[in-house]
Amino acid sequence: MNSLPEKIKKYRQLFNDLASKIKDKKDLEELRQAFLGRKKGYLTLLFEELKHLSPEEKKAAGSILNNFKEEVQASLSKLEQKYPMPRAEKTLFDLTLPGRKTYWGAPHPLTLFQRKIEKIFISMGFSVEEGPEIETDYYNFEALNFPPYHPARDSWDTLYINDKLLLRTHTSPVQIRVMEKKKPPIRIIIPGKVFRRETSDPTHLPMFHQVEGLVVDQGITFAHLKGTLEYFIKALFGEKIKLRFRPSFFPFTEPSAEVDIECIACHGKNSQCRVCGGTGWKEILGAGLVDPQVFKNVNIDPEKYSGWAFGLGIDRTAMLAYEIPEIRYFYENDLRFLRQFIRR
Ligand code: 2NL
Repeated sequence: MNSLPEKIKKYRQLFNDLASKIKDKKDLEELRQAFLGRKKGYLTLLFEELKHLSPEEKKAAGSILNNFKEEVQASLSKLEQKYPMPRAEKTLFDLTLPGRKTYWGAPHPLTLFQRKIEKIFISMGFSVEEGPEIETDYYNFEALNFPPYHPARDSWDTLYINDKLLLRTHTSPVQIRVMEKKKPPIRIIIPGKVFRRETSDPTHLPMFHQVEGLVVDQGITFAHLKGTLEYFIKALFGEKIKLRFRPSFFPFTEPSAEVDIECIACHGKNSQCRVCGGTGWKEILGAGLVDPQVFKNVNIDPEKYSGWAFGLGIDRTAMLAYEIPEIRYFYENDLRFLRQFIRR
């Protein structure tokens, strides 16, 4: 029987012979399997034979065998540059690639935008409150200074469940509920779904999202309202955004104001702008000092306390921030739209 070093010599000849005849990558792969194959490769079998040798023989033969293995590997990788494996076959076995993740969904863009708003107010010491979407006429209207049959109700028309219950038209009723239970100082925001009798179009839906805020304490003035809202808008739209306050009217605040921001689509430079209609401004929220009558309704003494409040449409503000022309995109569940907002 041949000694191991003799066998190695024979296999080296065989390898060199076969390697010189390689024509394509299929031949190359066969050669690799023949010599380096894990179970029946010649090298694997030769290494197994080491087991039967004495320690001295093993040392000598082992060294020759290792040299041979290195030669084979070097030769094969040289040949591989000549006959490269196709990319796909290579990457198929790339164990360093990360695994495939199952798509488990993501928060809705409006949820993300709402959280952004909440974070800004939380940083100023506000807390976030919630309340029922089905309300009584008292909490939705009367406590907020809308007498029955008053024409001011017209622009807040809603869907009635029965004579007493309705879908809330704003989140203000939650603020009434908080003021009934808690003594000032109060600093809260209330995000949530609100409902109005609307026919749907690119900027209206009968359900949308609102966030309202309320501050009540001794010595609160219009300056607190202006300073806080200016800080909020700059945190949301960036330090450079221009804003303006315009006088307005709401039944539950006096005086009242509306806040516009500069049009972020045209910056007032396009008289045909689709977003602002050429005015250069977009209304983003309404606000005011809480009407003394509202305080009386919740047993807070308007001689001792004052406060300010605001209301903002989350959907409409997100449309402005991301230049989305259609409020209905938020509710159509088209993943091509929704996936644009996923944050990794
Ligand atoms: C708007 C205007 C506003 C309020 C909401 C409020 C709540 C209470 C008392 C006084 Cl309990 N005011 N909320 C005040 C001013 C404006 O919303 O245009 N919303 C989209």
